[in-house]
Amino acid sequence: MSETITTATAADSGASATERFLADKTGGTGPGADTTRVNTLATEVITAVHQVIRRHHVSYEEYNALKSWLISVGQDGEWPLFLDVWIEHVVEEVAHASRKGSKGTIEGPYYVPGSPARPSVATLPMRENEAGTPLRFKGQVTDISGQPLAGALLEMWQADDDGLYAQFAPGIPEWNLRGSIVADAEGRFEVTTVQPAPYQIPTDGSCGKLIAAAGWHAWRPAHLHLKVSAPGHEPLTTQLYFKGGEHIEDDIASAVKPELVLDPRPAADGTGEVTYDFVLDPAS
Ligand code: MBD
Ligand code: FE
Repeated sequence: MSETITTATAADSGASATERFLADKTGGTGPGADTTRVNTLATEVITAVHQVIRRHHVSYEEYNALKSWLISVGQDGEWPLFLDVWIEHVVEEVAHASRKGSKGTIEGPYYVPGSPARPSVATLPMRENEAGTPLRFKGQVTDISGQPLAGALLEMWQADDDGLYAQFAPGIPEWNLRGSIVADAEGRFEVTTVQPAPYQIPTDGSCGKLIAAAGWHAWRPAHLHLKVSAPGHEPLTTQLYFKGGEHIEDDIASAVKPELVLDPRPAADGTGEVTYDFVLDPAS
């Protein structure tokens, strides 16, 4: 785990995350809600800011510091990072409050659709001598009545041992530690990867400046990202963490849930082995 490598790439990863979001997540149609809804939400957000200013007697100096910081977040391309770290977890909580199947959590800024397809028993695309303890992760995908979901798709993505994501940091093969595993006829899968390291969000951009100015830390616990999907079912976006890992209790992105913590056991050859099953809700 190297802290210096992560800090060298904030501008690249911010710009890439912004491009990625604009490519995948916006239809170019602007706000999708009606006037009443926009009026309600925008008015309440603005009013909440007014209340903070009054309560804390915010000065012109502070107002101008905020203004220049907000400008720099956009210039750095760090709005996806800022929003996914400090806001998305509450959106996810509200969106999925009545889910019956597996718990999910935030997507974060580094998902890329269309990763290479792999069979149900597979190794994630990785470099020769990819750093990190090997991890074998297996399980089954079912519906909420326990019926296997044949051919369910598990899209996985994770940072490498230096905390860097392929396509968001330079010098990493395009699909490194990213893959789309197709479960077998019983919904089963067995994926070999490497155990991820704790992840520090870029410290040299605007989000890093906020973290330093507020005396916070920049860490997320080590995590695997997954999107699990099957026809006729709600796709599940989740992350899995590691028991006893650093920052499990103080994730900067507030995205850890007790149901999402793995406890791999070392096999004879040192590979961590763990089973985790996914339960998908019916499509709504
Ligand atoms: C990540 O890797 C991540 O998962 C989130 C949520 C935010 C920043 C970086
Ligand atoms: Fe992540």
